Formats: sequence, structure tokens, C-alpha cells
Amino acid sequence: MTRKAPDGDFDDSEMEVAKPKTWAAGVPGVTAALRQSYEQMGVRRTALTLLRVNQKKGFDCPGCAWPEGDHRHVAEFCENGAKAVAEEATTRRVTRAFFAEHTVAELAERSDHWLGQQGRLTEPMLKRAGSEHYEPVSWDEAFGLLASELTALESPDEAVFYTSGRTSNEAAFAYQLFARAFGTNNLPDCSNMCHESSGSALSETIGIGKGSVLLDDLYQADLIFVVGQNPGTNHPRMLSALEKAKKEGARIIAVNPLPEAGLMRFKNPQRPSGVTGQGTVLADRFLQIRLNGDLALFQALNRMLLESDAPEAVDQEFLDAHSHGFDAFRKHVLGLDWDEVLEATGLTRGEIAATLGDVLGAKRIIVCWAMGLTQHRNSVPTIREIVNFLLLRGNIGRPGAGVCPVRGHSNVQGDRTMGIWEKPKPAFLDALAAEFGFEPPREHGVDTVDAIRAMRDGKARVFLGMGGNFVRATPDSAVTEAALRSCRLTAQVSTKLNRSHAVAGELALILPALGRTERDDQESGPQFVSVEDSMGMVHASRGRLAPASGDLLSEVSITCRLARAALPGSGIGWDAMERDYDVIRDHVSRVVPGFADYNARIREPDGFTLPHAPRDERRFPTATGKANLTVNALEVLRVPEGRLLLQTVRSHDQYNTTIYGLDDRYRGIKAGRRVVFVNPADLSGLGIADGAMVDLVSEWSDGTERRAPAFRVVSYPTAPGCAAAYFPETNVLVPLDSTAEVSNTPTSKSIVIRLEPA
Ligand SMILES: Nc1nc2c(c(=O)[nH]1)N[C@H]1C(S)=C(S)[C@@H](COP(=O)(O)OP(=O)(O)OC[C@H]3O[C@@H](n4cnc5c(=O)[nH]c(N)nc54)[C@H](O)[C@@H]3O)O[C@H]1N2
Ligand SMILES: Nc1nc2c(c(=O)[nH]1)N[C@H]1C(S)=C(S)[C@@H](COP(=O)(O)OP(=O)(O)OC[C@H]3O[C@@H](n4cnc5c(=O)[nH]c(N)nc54)[C@H](O)[C@@H]3O)O[C@H]1N2
Ligand SMILES: [Mo]
Repeated sequence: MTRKAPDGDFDDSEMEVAKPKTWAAGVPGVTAALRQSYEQMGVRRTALTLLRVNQKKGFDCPGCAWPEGDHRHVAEFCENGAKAVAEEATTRRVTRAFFAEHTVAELAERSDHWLGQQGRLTEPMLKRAGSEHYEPVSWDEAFGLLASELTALESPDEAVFYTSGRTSNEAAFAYQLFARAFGTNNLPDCSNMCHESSGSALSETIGIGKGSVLLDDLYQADLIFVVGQNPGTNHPRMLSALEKAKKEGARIIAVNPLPEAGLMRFKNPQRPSGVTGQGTVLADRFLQIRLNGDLALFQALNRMLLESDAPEAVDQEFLDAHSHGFDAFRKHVLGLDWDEVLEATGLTRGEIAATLGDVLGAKRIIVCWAMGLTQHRNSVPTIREIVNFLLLRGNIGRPGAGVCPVRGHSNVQGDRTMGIWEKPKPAFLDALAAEFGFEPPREHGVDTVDAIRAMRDGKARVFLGMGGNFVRATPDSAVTEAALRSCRLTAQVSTKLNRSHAVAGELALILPALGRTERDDQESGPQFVSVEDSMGMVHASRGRLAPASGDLLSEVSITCRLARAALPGSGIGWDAMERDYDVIRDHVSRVVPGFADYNARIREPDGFTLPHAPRDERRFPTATGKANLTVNALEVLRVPEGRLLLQTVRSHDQYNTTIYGLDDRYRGIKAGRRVVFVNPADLSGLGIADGAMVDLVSEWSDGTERRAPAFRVVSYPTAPGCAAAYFPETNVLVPLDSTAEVSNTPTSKSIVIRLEPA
């Protein structure tokens, strides 16, 4: 039976709930991936495509940003990478007949899953003012329309240029150049909702907003923390690296409110033993922390290190030579209140003391993290405290040690490096001005949340999305949808149909783009692009499949042609850039530090690694010239009686807003997504039974409430007081104004809710 929710229909009538798994990957993983690939691509195309993922002459996997390593062997892909590829390389097509059949309003009634299942977009489409349908439009007309709407704006700041993280370096560089030549720094991106907190905390403390470890460091580490991350689903290839690290002697500590399958036991599908054996137990210690308890945990470890009599508990020599702020930090941490630590973490003092034992026994420590740390109100202080923890024992800037924020989208880090940022550094703008001979705007632009506010308030009128699914990825769905609908023009450069096409401005354009897997032929011949992984390694990506339709353009072409139409007198060589991407890379080599000789080095089989001052030379380019120890107040997040703290997570069968299927195999869910995972003790306290139907109602400090209807309660071993449910169905619960300090990232991992019988 299909039922309705405000964000589309859904059918949970076949839902099954079983016990969660305690291990990940192995044969069922590969089989599941191949089944979905066959369905989308057929057997021959599956074989041809999957063999090229992450190969030296192949394309970069669009799945995640985990690095490839230098051992790229056949089948260096994972279950979820295969699903990402199948989603793009599908043989299904969305044609003009489809749009003639479905009105835009009808499409808005459909689920994310249904929309994605329709296949690849094939030609540019326009929804005219007052029309109920998208109709075919020529590329020239589409660019003409966008250009005339952009130039009709009173100020360039009334336009918003969003980017998702799959865009290549070449396209990203051209795109930010266009936005700045047009006159605005309104370049929000998915990073604003993702690792912005990591970038903010790391820039301030170590002087560069990127991770400081390479793959080899993992293999030299004595101790690896995996905090707030579910690699079994979201970075499956990381499990192979963790397995190897263990073999080389590392201990692993998982810090998570959920006992995620991949962290517990891993069966490596790339090795024969993974097919039959028990697999490797990955986490030596599992700290089942309360949501938002991480600042307290690391501050407690820091306090114990400062108080420890163990020899070399603290690396005083490193601190004296390289750090700033030790005295204030020490004074603050020694005042830490243990009762608050236990309340915030939900851990026992014994567990924290045992963890300290692991730390004291480890010369080299790495901390990895992802969204479990970055999407809270105090995310930036939390990550700063982790930097304190590493600095105390000199664990930054030496082999086997460091910070490892694990990025999401496959080129989200590269996009930032290329200048996709609403707060560009003056040095970057100076270099742009020198290279292209125009004066770029200096005033900061809007990030994602401020872009929504600007559209809501009528201050932004044209929205262009370079990839992504803005209305579904962002918080406060009702507010965001109204904001987009109030625009004069919304335009989406996309590969697949999604809700952002259905929640449209007065005028709306769909601009269909080539994907990673496809050949990109330009006048000068076949092109390749490049991407930067989570560890700052840059390498080439070449698609080989025939494009999904003859009418697709590359993201580079779309950007350059739009720029030509909108900025006829810019004097920038858009034609040359489109004709030959080497020309773009030559520009980049003169504008972006670390890219000298880009065109030569990108042609090396493994590409090249970008410089990283703290990692390479223990140099910290911060405001003080040293690594900054910081003072971070511990504020325990207290939840009123009868309420739960909700985190919004990914299921095993989705890629952000793309829903591949309706199962979450490792967590025991089949054929449904509207579930809320709650600890059994909380359920009995609330008098709610496993299997009950509830509405999730979030309560925000300004007295407003938001409701997500009809969720099945699943009794689940999550930390007490901490619930979990999938995004994007729960984005409606996150208030627009509920964002992290400094980074302004929506607090998708800590929302106070109550359960109401549905
Ligand atoms: N297959 C697949 N791969 C993906 C994606 C996808 O959707 N599907 N998305 C990509 C993107 S863009 C990103 S950013 C990454 C996301 O990768 P993850 O960060 O792994 O994704 P989430 O599902 O948000 O999982 C958050 C994890 O943090 C834990 N957690 C939540 N709150 C807290 C907390 O307060 N403290 C601690 N210690 N843990 C907490 C949750 O229980 C969960 O295990 O994955 C990328 N890769
Ligand atoms: N509640 C909650 N909200 C969240 C999160 C959360 O954990 N909880 N996570 C946040 C995070 S970490 C992120 S990164 C954002 C993700 O935000 P986005 O990056 O905006 O969303 P995606 O779902 O990754 O975008 C999917 C769409 O991208 C398009 N696409 C795919 N490949 C390509 C390509 O190669 N080129 C082009 N032009 N288009 C392409 C397809 O049309 C597809 O429909 O969501 C954020 N929102
Ligand atoms: Mo992300």
C-alpha cells in the first residue's frame, strides 16, 4: 500500500525487521552489489564498467573520497561503490515523453527512490512560468535564458551558485571563476553541511583545513580511533585499510552510539578467506558513547594525560617547540568535572581509564572521524579538543600519526581546493585577479544555510546547482522548499532526476550532464578530469562508456558556455578552456598553490600528493605560527524528561539523497525506510512498544515544533537516550537556525524529539 508523507509517497507494507548484523562486507556485499548492477546495467555493461573503477587508466569511483592506494588491483571497488556506479551507468532513461506524462506537481509527490529509479536525464528541459510541465529546450536557448535572468538581477549577489562534491577539479575551477567574474562569492557547497566543522577547527589549530595522514600512516599507527563514522556502509574500502593496519599491529577503538557492523567484524571480499572465514574483528574497544559526548571524552583523556605519572605521557619537547596556548589549555582541562564527563558520554570511568591505557601504550595515534562529529552545535570545539589530544603527545607531523577527517563526496575536498568557497582567502583572489585580469568580489558570500535564508527573504532570486540535490540535502525541508519555490529561476546541472527538479522556481531548467563513467570528447580530442581524495592525493579520472544520450554536455562545457552567454565581454578564454582541459589545468597551476606543473604530474600513473605543511615539515601556518592548543567549554547537552536525542544517518542502501533500495542490511531492516531506532530501556520508560507507529516531533528552543509522520519504532542497541532515523526523510525536523558554532553546519546529529503515537 502506498502512503503519503509531505515529501513524497512511500510503501512500508512489506517492511521486515531482523536482528542487526555484527559483521560487514564479504560475499553478501558483493552479491548485493552485482544484483543491483545487473538490474541497472545488464551483465555485460556491469563487467565492463566495474573493471574500470579506480584503475590507473579508469575513472575515479564516484562513491566516496577514500584514497585508492598504489595497489589498484582488479576489483578495487566495494559494494557501495558498485551501487554508485550502477546508479550512473544505468541503461534506464528519462525522456521528453516522461516529462510530458508527469506534471512537476506530480513529480513532487513521488518518493526519492522512485525519482532516482527513472534513469538518466537525456536532454535539457525548461519549465516556463505558469506551466505545469517541463518541455525540451535547446542548449543555446537554455544558456540564453539563464544568462538573461542572471544579468537582469539588481546585484550579482542575488544569484546563488551551489556545488555538490562530485564535480571535477577542472569543472569546479571554471565554475568558481565564472561566479566571481559574474561578481559574487555566493558559492555554497555540500561541504557546508558536511566537513565544514573539520575545516574550521583544523585551520584554526594546525593551519590547514585538511587531514594530515596518508594511507601509509595508517599502516604505521599503533592506535587508530574511528569516531562518529560508519565505514562499513559509507567508506567500505577503509575497512581493508583498517584490516591491514591491524595486521601491522595497530589497535582500533570505535567511538559510536551505534554498534555499527563494519566496525565490529569485517570479511574482506577481495581475499578468498573473506568468502568463507570469520573475518577480522576490527574494533579492539567499542566505546558506546552518547550522542554529542565526544568533547567530554577527549577532554577527559586530556586531563588524565596531564595528570599522568607515566613517562612521556605528554610530549613536552614537541609542545615547547611547536605549540601555543598550553597554559590556558592546561588550566581549563584540569578544572574538568568528572560528573559532567560521565553524564555527557554515558561511559564509565573504568572505560575511559582503560582507553587511557591504550593511549599511553601507543607511540603513534591517528583519529579518524566523519559526520558523527561534524553535525552538532559544538562540532568545532569537539574537533579542536581532538587536536589538543593529538598535540599533547606530538601526534601531528610524524609518521603513523595525525588527524584524519574522512571526506564524503569523491571530490568534495578538491572542489574546495579549486576555490569553491563562500569565504575565499585574499591570496586566492589576488592570484585569480593576476591570472585573469579582473577584480574578483572581496565580500564573503553565502554558505548553504545563509543561501536558504537569502532565498526565503527574497534576497536571492536565481539558484544554480552544479550537481547535488539541494532541497533534499538541506535542513528544515518545508522552509527550504518554499525558499526555492519563491525564486525567479532554479537551474540544476544533474545526471539523475531528483526532488530539486520538482520543487522549482517560477522558471526551472534541467541541464543534463555527463557523469564520471562517460567519455568526454571535446574539439581537441578526448578529455580526462582530475580529483583530490580525502588524503590530498590528486589523480586523473577517465570515463569510457558512451554517454547516456547524445545531448549531454560535460560540466566544463556547461560552465564555459554559460559564461560565454552571460559574460560576453569578460575577456576570459572560455572557448579554449572548453576545447582542451589542459588549458584549465595550466590556469590552475598558476593560481592554486601545490599545482605547479599540473599537466605533467597529473599524467603520472598515480598522480601526485599536495603539500601539507604540518604533515611534511611540522610547520603550522596558523595566526600564531604554531599549533594552537585551545580552550573548549564542555556544555552537557541535556534533554528534557520524556524526550530523546535524534541523529539522522545513512542506510546501507542510499547515497545521501539518492535511495538505491529500501534495505539497511547491516541494521536488519528490509523493504522500508521510515524507522526510528530506540534503545529498549527508553522504550519501556516511554511505554512504547517495539513495532509501534509514531510521529517524530522535534522541539526547538524558539518554541516551534516540526513533525515527520509515520515511523515504525525499532528496538535497537543504540546508546540510551539516543535515537536514530534516516535522512533525508528526517531533514524536516532540523530547524534552519539550528547550526554549529563557527561552521554554520546544520545540527543533523542532535535534534531533541518526542515520539507521539501516530
Ligand atoms: N554508500 C554511501 N557512501 C557514502 C555516503 C552515502 O550516503 N552512502 N555519503 C558520503 C558522504 S557525503 C559522507 S559525508 C560520508 C558520511 O559517512 P558517515 O559519517 O559514516 O555517515 P553517517 O551515516 O552520517 O554516519 C554517522 C556515524 O556517526 C555516528 N554518530 C552520530 N552522532 C555521533 C556522536 O555524537 N558521536 C559519535 N562518536 N558518533 C556519532 C553514527 O552512529 C554513525 O555511525 O559518507 C560518504 N559515503
Ligand atoms: N539530515 C541530514 N542531512 C544531511 C546529512 C545528514 O547526515 N543528515 N548529510 C549532509 C552531507 S554530509 C552532504 S555531503 C549533503 C549532500 O548533499 P548533495 O551533494 O547536494 O546531495 P547528493 O544526494 O549527493 O546529490 C545527488 C544528486 O547529484 C546529481 N549527480 C550525481 N552525480 C553527478 C555528477 O557527476 N554531475 C552532476 N552535475 N550531478 C550529479 C544527481 O542528479 C543526484 O540526484 O547532504 C547533507 N544533508
Ligand atoms: Mo558529505
